[in-house]
Amino acid sequence: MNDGPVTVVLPCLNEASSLPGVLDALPAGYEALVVDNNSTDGTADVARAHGARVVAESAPGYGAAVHAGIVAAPPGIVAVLDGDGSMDPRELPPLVRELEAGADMAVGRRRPVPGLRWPWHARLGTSAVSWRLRAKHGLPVHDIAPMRVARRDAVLALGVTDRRSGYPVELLMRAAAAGWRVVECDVSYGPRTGGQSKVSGSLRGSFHATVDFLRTIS
Ligand SMILES: Nc1nc2c(ncn2[C@@H]2O[C@H](COP(=O)(O)OP(=O)(O)O)[C@@H](O)[C@H]2O)c(=O)[nH]1
Ligand SMILES: [Mg+2]
Repeated sequence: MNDGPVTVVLPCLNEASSLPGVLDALPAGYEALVVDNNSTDGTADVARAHGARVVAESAPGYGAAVHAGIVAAPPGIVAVLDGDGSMDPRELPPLVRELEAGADMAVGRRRPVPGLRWPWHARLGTSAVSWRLRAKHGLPVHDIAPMRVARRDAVLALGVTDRRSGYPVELLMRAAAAGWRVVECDVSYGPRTGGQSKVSGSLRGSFHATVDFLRTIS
């Protein structure tokens, strides 16, 4: 099936230092769509200078940015990836192939590269939530879809409402409820290549994210 170019949605809050490396690593046929959430470090200019289309989203939150990007994407396959350099866009094509082979959504499972500092509170939150997703929703996942690939119109039709950190968890639950075939693939997870963590790097960020997740999932 020929789905045309893959749109890569990158939610970004002050990722000017990491974005160039991410954008330069996009494989041929993958088009970057950076969603800028009121960044103050020139993220939008850096993104444009490296060939990305940029849309602005004034509502704060990871989910708000991802949703705005998917709305702005053309029909076809959309991928969602962080803009912090922790995941490699060169690992997107195997996920896209899963979709072309019949999956409704392909999601990454982060496998730390040697030397990554992955805080215990972030790992704990992730394993608790993934356990629930397996046990209660029958999803074959061990992570919370940090990187994912699906078809734009189908994702929008699921009607995900969370606009904060709970977005990927709600997406997985709605996908399960809709009978989607979800496939999880290993992806490497390294340190962010610049800038600062907004979520899991602090105890406070992890706590809020886990509360968002558990509220979503209960
Ligand atoms: N647009 C937007 N992006 C966000 C927001 N919060 C986090 N992000 C982006 O989401 C991705 C993951 O956030 P990050 O700070 O790396 O979280 P961590 O990996 O848990 O430390 C990064 O690309 C961030 O720039 C937000 O409120 N708005
Ligand atoms: Mg990160």
